[in-house]
Amino acid sequence: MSDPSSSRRGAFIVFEGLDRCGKSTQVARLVERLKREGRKARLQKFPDRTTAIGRMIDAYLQSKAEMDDHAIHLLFSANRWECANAIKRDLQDGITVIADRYAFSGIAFSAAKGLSFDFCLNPDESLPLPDLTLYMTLPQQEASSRSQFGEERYETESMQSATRQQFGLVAQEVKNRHGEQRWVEVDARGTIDEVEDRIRKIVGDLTSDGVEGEVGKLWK
Ligand code: DGP
Repeated sequence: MSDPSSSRRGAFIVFEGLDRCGKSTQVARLVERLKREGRKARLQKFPDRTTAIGRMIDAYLQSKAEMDDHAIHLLFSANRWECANAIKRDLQDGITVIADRYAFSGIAFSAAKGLSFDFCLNPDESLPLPDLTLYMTLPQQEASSRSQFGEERYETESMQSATRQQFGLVAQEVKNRHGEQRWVEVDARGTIDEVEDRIRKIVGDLTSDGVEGEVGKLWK
C-alpha cells in the first residue's frame, strides 16, 4: 500500500514583524530543530542579499545608495520573484520552507513611506502563498532598546510605528482573502526559549505532517 503521507508537500511558513523583534533568531531555531528531528527544512531570508538584486537592496538599506521609493519597492518584489520557483520546487519535494520576512513586509514598509497600498500589493500577486504567517509582536520600546537597533535605514521609531499600523492592514487583507487561520500573532516578549515554545505549539502539525494540495497563489 502506498504511504498517504508521501503525497503531502512541505509547509511554507513565513515569519514577519518589525525590526529587532527576534524574528531571525526564532527562524534559525525552528529550522535547526526541524533538522535535528530529521525533517527536511530550509531557511529563506528576505531580502536575499546574496543575489545581484539583493546587493542593490543591501546598498539601499545601508544608505550607501539612494533610490526612488517605487523603484526600491519593485526591487524587493523582484528579489522575492527570483526565489519563487526554488520555493515551490522545495515544497513539492517535501521540504518545509521557513521564510524570514516576505511580501507582507514589502507592503507594510513601503506603504509606511506613503506609497499606495494597492501599488505595494500588486507586484507580489501570484507569488507562492504561505500556509501560515507568524507575526511577532513586541512593544516598540523593547525593540528600540535591543542591540543594533538604528543601524539601517528604516530603524527609526517613526518609521516602525507607521509600519506597525500598516501591518495591521496587511493582517486584515490576508485574513479576508485567504482565511483567518493563515495569519497568527505571536507575543515576542520574554526569553528566547519562551518565545520558541509558543512558536513550537503554533507550527506543530504543519511541520510534522506537511500539507495536502497545491501551493496557493498570493492575493488570488
Ligand atoms: P532584515 O534583513 O530582516 O533586517 O530586513 C531589512 C529591512 O528591509 C527591514 O527594515 C525591513 C525592510 N524590508 C524587508 N522587506 C521589504 C520590502 O519588501 N519592502 C520594503 N520597502 N522594505 C522591506
